[in-house]
This record gives sequence, C-alpha cells and structure tokens, in this order.
Amino acid sequence: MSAGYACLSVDEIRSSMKEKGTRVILAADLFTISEISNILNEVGGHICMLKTHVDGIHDFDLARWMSEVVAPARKMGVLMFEDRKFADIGYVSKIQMLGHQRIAEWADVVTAHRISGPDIIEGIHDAWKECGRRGSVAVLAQMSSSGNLLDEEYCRKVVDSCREIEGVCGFIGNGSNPGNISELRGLVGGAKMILTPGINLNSGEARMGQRYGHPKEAIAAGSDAVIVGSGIIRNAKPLAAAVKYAKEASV
Ligand code: 6AU
Repeated sequence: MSAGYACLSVDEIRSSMKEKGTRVILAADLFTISEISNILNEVGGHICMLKTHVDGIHDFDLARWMSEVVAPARKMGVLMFEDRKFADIGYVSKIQMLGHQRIAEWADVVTAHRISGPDIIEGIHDAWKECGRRGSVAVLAQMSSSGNLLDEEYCRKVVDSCREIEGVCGFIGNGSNPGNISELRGLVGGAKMILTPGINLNSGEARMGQRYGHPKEAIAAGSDAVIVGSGIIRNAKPLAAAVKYAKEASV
C-alpha cells in the first residue's frame, strides 16, 4: 500500500540497530529529564533505542528535553522511541503528537493500538509531516501484562490489517512468552519488526501484573529487539546490566 507520507523504513531502522550492534531498547521509565539524560549517557553505547513515557516526566520542558536527551541520543546513534500507545481516532492522535510535548518533533518511532481503526497511522504520520520529519509506528499486537485482552484473534487481525502499511515498522509482541513471539513471527513474516517488552533476567522482579521472559529466548523466537526497563534502570550497576542484556540478546 503506498502511503501519502514519507516514513522511516524498516530497513533504515534495522540498519541503525545493526550499526549500534545491540538489540536492546532501553525503557527509561524515570521521572526527571536529568535521570533520563544520566542513564542515556551511562548505557547509550549498548542500546539501539531510548524508549520513553514522556507524559510521566515531572519536570518536562521541551528545550531541555531536546538538548539534554534528544541531541545526545542522536549523537550516539540511538533512535528516540516514544511509547505513547496512541489509541484515539486519527485526528486526535495527530493533535496529541503535536501537543505540548511535541512528540512529532523528536520521536522516530511511536507505539499505537489498532483498536480505533487504521486511520490512526495516517493521523500520526500527518503530524510528522507537519514538522517536516519522518518516523514509524510500532503497533501493539500482543502485551506482556497478565489479563490483557489482546487475544490470538485480535493479534491476527492487527497483523493482517497493518502488515502492508508502509508507515508501520512492526509490532509489539509479548516478550514474556517465546511461544507467543514465534506465533507472531509466523503471522508477520520477515518484512516487519517485532519488538518485545516483558524481558528481565530475574522474573521475580515483575510487579503489578507484568510478566517476564529471557532475552535470549525472545530473540531465538523471532524478536528483532528486546525492550528492557527495570532489568537495567533498577540494577545497582546499570552499565554492567546493559552490557549483559546486549550480550544475551545477540544472535
Ligand atoms: O522492563 P520493565 O517491566 O521495567 O518495563 C517494561 C516497559 C514499560 C512498558 O510501558 C513497556 O515496556 N511495555 C510495552 C511497550 C509497548 O513497550 C508493552 C507491553 O505489553 N508491556 C510493557 O511492559 O515501559
């Protein structure tokens, strides 16, 4: 399907990851710009993307965000990944991309649910276009949290309806279950990416319904990259942990 917008291609994202030589995406679920900037400076050499929840940052300020997080990430060849999980109608997702956090101005990849319809993808890309930038959308096909409603049928419908969309770089899969990842890879084929949260070497760290699997198993089952938060940011030695996760996730 030909898109009416320019987007970041799967090849561009995969080659950026290859250049960095790591399949670890850092989930920087922290509360201040300084905390995120510090962790990026510490582990930036061992991650391919910095995943944020920008609405959880207490002292968010766009100018500081751009200079203390986005600019250093670009210098390190780390892609900016805002996990906003857009879910509204296309137009509202567009205005959220262009809201006070100006996600469209700095994010290279964002997440979206498919629940509201396929026009959400166009809304998101319209925002990037308005900023003169390109990006891509990772669509949630599965989730790692227990009791989620993204069942097999929903997952299949998500993949069937998004596989051919140019502005979609891939899908979020359930990293806590290698069987789920192989099934998802079977549906997706090789042309789009699978990114998997719910990864931790210590499954005992899971809280509030989160479930964890092993990075090696996720990659072996067909994941392109593992999304790791607590395993790195709550480790007493984040750098050593990032190196370890990168090693475990290498093929
Ligand atoms: O490693 P953790 O458990 O500390 O952090 C997991 C990170 C969080 C979640 O928002 C995110 O991964 N996540 C996601 C996505 C899209 O990344 C989907 C999902 O199903 N489960 C999940 O934990 O930043």
